[in-house]
Amino acid sequence: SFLINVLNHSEFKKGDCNTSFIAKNPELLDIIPGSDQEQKILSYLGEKIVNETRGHKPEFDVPKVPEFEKIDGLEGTKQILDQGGPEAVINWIKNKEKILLTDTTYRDAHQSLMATRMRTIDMEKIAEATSHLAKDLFSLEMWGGATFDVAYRFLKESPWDRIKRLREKIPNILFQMLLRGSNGVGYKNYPDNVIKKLVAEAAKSGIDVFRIFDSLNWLPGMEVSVAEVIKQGKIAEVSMCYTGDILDDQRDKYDLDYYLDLAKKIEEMGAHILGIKDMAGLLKPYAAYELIKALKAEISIPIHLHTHDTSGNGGATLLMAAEAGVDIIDTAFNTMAGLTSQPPLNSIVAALTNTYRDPEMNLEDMQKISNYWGAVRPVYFQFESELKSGTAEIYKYEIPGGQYSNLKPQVASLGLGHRFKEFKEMYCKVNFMLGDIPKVTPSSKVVGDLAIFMLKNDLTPANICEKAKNMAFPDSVEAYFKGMLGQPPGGFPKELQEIVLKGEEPITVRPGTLLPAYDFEAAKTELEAEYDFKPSQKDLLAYALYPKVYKDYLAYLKEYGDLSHMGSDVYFHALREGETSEIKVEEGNTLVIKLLEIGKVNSQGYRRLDFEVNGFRREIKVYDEA
Ligand code: 3PY
Ligand code: ZN
Repeated sequence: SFLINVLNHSEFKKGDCNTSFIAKNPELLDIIPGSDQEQKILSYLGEKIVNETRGHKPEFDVPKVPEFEKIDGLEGTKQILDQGGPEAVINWIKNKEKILLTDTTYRDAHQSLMATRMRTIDMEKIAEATSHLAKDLFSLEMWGGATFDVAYRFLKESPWDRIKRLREKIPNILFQMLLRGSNGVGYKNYPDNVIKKLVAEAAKSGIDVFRIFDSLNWLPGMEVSVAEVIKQGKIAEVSMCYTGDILDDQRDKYDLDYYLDLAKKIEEMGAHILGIKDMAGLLKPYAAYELIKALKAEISIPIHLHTHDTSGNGGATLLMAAEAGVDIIDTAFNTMAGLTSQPPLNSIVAALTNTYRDPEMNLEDMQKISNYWGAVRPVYFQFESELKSGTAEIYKYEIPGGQYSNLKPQVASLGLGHRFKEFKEMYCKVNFMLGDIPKVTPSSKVVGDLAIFMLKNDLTPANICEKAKNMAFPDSVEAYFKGMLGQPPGGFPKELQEIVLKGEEPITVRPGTLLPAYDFEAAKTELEAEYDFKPSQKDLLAYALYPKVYKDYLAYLKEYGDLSHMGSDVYFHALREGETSEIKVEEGNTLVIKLLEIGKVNSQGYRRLDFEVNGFRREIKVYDEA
């Protein structure tokens, strides 16, 4: 094992070592060097094999990274920003007749199709090819939304590391993130100093475009983030969330004037770009035309349209928006598009080629990237939703794409899986009980939580005020009615508010003005003492935003090590008997691991697994929970 350690050392591999090699690298002589890491990986695999996959693993194709010709001094939108600031980017956008595209594959597409589970390594492999083959993209949405939380919580990898690794490979395209205003990348209001630090750190790490929204379209909820983005010299894409239907006279709460008024105020706030955030895919094609045409007459900043394809009408919506003069549209590479995700990039490019809005992207090149994602996707099949076709019912349910793929498992985990249809009906009713609100994280979570609460307690809109008088409501519902997510359009429904708050007074000011500043110094001291490491500002932010999730992540790292370089087929499905896999531990260090045999369970309930690691036989025992 000492020998293997030496052989695997990056300097040794490069031939960079003479007789002082061992003296310079004394850690190689530590007690059976390398065995700790090896042990951690084996116990990770063992746990998965014995208690999850039981050795069953589907066959997966190896995703093929396309070839491309390297360009020296590759340039794109990123250079326009870095050289001329946001104003240069805005002028550049305004002087174009062609439509500009954002690819959301790295963020919303997988958030909406596979519960946000895409790992950094799968993004990293195609990153350099993307930087060249798709160099004319306006931006890559690759951070924020649910990705921050899910990276730590489920993937056990650092979202900060993701920006760094992708930035190294993609120096030329703007990186875009989704920021939930005062809710940051979380589900509740955070103190102002946390939001400011989050923006500053993200900007420093390589985020260029901040798509900021407030889940109730309450403008004060975005003030702090917008100011900080502008201060950092980055692009503030301030968004309005689209709900209702401007074509429907019955939904007059959210009519055209509502959006025009909001857009003008957003321009006045100093936004560089207006975002239209159609998180559930409710903006119908003719409504898109009407909305964009009217906005173009009212405001002068560029317009960026985000929609979802849940109804199957998403492509038509983008084309009508293109015709009405929208500047930038969100799409995802075809194999990661459609349904609850964004409309398909390749198809939109094809539709607009040879028109006056021609995006001027090479379709064959786009196909190569799409093919790569098509081969990556099956590894994540267990996270996909049951939706197999576009559904017009989304216009009734108004469930955001990013929430949809999470709801089914969430509802099922509460023992209500067989009542999913009923749940969706309830979601719709709850929206009106709350006053008909925009539904997007975290307001969409309030609606989802209350719908589940109602189903579980046999409540209806008609009996809730009587029957739930003495019940404690879910935390998110209490926070909503207290005003902790801001103020909804048209105010709160008073009767229900009183039932939920039970005498407590709601607030009407910006919650951030009441929250004490987060004590980063105290957090630092605490983490240092407990985990024996020097947390960076990024680590402290993770802790401030998600204290429990972050501590669990640290504990996990301690137990299994950093597995972010492990291939996703192995990470999710481990190995089948007889399979050999090269498992990258870190740059320049790979273990060749073969699963020889899944053995029998002994009298204490432990199952024996035989492996071969870099040619050496290894045996571990794992407790079998079955
Ligand atoms: C998020 O906030 O994560 C969203 O994607 C909202 O649509
Ligand atoms: Zn979205």
